[in-house]
Amino acid sequence: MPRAYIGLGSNMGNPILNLETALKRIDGIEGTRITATSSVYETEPVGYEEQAWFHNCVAEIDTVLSPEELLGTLQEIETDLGRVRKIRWGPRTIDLDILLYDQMSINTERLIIPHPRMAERAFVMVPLVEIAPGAEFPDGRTAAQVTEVLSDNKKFACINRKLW
Ligand code: A4P
Ligand code: MG
Repeated sequence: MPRAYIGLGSNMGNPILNLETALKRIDGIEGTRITATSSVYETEPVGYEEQAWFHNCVAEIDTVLSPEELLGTLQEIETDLGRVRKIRWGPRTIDLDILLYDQMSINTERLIIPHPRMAERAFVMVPLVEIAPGAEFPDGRTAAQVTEVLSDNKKFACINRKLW
């Protein structure tokens, strides 16, 4: 069964509860199971800085859904959790990004995998490496190798809390 990694982020409402609810919903997707989740990290906002710190985590899933089907389902979950798209990179109740899907490389108008910019972002790479240091990118590098060159210089803290 294909294996994928989902990046979760929230900085509105009750972020811990939003992450928890999203994880339950992801595990409830037909033909999809969560196989591991990272700790939750409190992270300084990247991109648009006039907003609250985020809570971020990463989930590993096995799924029978294609990447496009998975994207559609994750967007439904975002909408159900009250996500309203206003400012790019701005505040959100929940953001669900497909980081990796097997070792596929996809570049369409709707979907880019690996997720663009993930390699520079500590809030993605640190939780990913916590659960899957050996996860491979399309170019054959592992998550741990990619993380060695992390450069976003942002502050973050592991709050030592597992939601799953
Ligand atoms: N899209 C393309 N590829 C993908 C993919 N692999 N996974 C398209 C998910 N979506 C993908 O996303 C915009 C469009 O990206 C979607 O319609 C989909 O077709 P969006 O979720 O609507 O908008 P967004 O999240 O504001 O934009 P984007 O580009 O996904 O933003 P980022 O880069 O994800 O940044 N700082 C901290 N500390 N923690 C965060 O979680 N998140 C962001 C969002 C900024 N700063 C942050 C955090
Ligand atoms: Mg997004």
